[in-house]
Amino acid sequence: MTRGVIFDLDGVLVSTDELHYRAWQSLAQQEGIDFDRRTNDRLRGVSRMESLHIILEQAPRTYSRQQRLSLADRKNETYRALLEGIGPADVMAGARELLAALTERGISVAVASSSRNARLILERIELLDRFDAVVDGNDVTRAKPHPEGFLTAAHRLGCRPEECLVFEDAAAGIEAARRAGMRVFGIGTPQRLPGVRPLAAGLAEVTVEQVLNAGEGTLS
Ligand code: B16
Ligand code: MG
Repeated sequence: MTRGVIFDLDGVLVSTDELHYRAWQSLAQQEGIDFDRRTNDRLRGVSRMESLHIILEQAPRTYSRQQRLSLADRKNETYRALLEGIGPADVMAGARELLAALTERGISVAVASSSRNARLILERIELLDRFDAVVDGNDVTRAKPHPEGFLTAAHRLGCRPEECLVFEDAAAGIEAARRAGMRVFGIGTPQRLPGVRPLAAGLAEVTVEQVLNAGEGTLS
């Protein structure tokens, strides 16, 4: 049943979410915008420009299109500087083991991330060559919750959507995977992903049997 497994990147394979938070926080401080972890939770899995749009809801002034692009660039510069500090030790627990077990069973594996920095991150954590396909924010015109990224990943794997299982940590990504007609395994807490089943705190809790046996009736 499961021929392809598609992994979200940030929050599933590597915890770059904290670095996104620090980079946005730095920009918000410079611009005098209120920004906290509650707002940050709304940025999970959504594109850079959509994230900026959410942050600017609290802005004391308005910004032109050109100014918004420049703010997004500034955030990305800070974020990429922070990415210099990550390496193989930052791969989330259980990820390498699950990838190896899936590959051993002949399951194709892909990454579908909203991030335009996904390949750089995968290189830095030394996982890039472990995937049969990588789809990032540069490969799609419509970000999650649009299903384009997951559909592109399935196409590159040579799998039909119903043959794919997605690991996702963000509501936007879960919606995207469901709209793509794929089964979803949530990664996170019930507070953050209410109603998502199955759900695990991290990939270390997921067995290859769960992935292989995940049928239409057991996943939603
Ligand atoms: P960038 P994912 C997403 O990655 C992040 O969760 C989200 O917070 C970020 O805004 C988005 O990538 C875009 O990232 O600014 O690097 O292009 O969870 O889809 O792997
Ligand atoms: Mg994510």
